[in-house]
Amino acid sequence: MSHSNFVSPDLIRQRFSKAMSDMYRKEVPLYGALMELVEQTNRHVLDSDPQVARQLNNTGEIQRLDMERHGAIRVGTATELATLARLFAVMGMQPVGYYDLTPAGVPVHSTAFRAVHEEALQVSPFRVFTSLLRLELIEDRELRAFAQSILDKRSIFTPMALTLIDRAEAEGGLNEEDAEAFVLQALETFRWHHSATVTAEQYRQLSAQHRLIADVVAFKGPHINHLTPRTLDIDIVQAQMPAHGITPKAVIEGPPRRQCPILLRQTSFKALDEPVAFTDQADSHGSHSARFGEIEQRGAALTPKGRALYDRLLNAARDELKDFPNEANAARYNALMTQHFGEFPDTLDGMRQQELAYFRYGVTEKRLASGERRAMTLDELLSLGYVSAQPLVYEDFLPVSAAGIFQSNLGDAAQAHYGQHSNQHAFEQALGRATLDELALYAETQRRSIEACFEALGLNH
Ligand code: OOG
Ligand code: NI
Repeated sequence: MSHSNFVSPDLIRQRFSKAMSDMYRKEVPLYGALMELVEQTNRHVLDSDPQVARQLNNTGEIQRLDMERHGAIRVGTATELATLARLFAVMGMQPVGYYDLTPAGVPVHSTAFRAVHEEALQVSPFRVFTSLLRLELIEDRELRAFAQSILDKRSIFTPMALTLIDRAEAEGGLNEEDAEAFVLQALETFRWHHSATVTAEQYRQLSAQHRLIADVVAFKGPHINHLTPRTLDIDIVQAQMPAHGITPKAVIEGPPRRQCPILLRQTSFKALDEPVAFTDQADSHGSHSARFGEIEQRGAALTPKGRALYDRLLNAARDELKDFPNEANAARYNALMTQHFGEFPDTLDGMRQQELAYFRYGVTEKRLASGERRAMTLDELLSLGYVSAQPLVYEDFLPVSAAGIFQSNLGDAAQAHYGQHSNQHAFEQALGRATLDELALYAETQRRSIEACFEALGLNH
């Protein structure tokens, strides 16, 4: 059988990401407004900061910037999660990382489905933060059994989507016609449904346990709850949101503003109240809020050492604040963050020399003369100008930030305390496979780039 007429999974992902964005823009008009604000801001930054423009050109990120976004969904059962993993695999997306949200009072654990190779990421960096509800954390036994029975009855995939997943697995890919159908069929899983699967009273009971439980259990499927574009300057967007009729959360999650951005900074605005028809109501008399808006700014991926430093400084600032960041203490929180992060080197050279961030190395225009072919280290090649280094962009999420995003959109009433914590093993059993270690992926990309440099220069390594 010929494989030449398969559409590459990367292209399927690129098309799916676009289709998802178009659907969400129709469903949530505020998303369109946010997209425009982000586009304007990015253009402004590229025009006014030649250094940022140059760096994005060098790394190739400029080409993916406009199509870059992440979405988030929440599912209820192991079967749903495992089938999602198969659906995302058709688009070249694998589960990367494990995030436990229970310390923050949210009864889920999560992973991020995304492409893992730098070349695939370049075609489409689309990612989906995917959470599995931990029903075992519902204390009320009757309610837990009720939730389980509702979830067991629903099917969140169209029959055609399931057929196409089977076909892609059996044959090793999808042809043009099937790929097109797959994008449309897969999209159905993430669509918003006005009609709920429970009565108004059942919804109230689920919601009283935790608003997130109602969001997962009371609906036909895992509606996409936000889609987040990537901005080059999140402080500008945060400041301009009110003028566009959008009220952002009190503080930006993640590291403070820096010369050299690291990891991920995020802000969001509140969930919208949407009309919902419960099963005992003829019309959309109820309401539910799940969907919200978010923007992100991405910076350098950190090594384990860099990440440990980030975590230490973040915890120090939060400990000193003695409370969750909120409207009242936002200014003090920002000041504390800036103060503590003074300890984190803020130059690319500093971060590279101290091995705090991952880099991609590339040969420059300067070529070695044949007489110069002695053994040289990477540092020598860098200092002599044969090789240059660009930080690898962080492709993942941050648990403390994700908790802040969940909470700002679920409201304070959503805080709960759970005795049980992290259970990566149970998550992976539900998923049907292991999650990948994101740090190993960055290390691999860095290693591949170093090898390519030595090869291009004709040096042994
Ligand atoms: C996911 C919240 C986390 C992020 O970007 O960290 C998140 C959710 O609300 O389902 O989106
Ligand atoms: Ni998000």
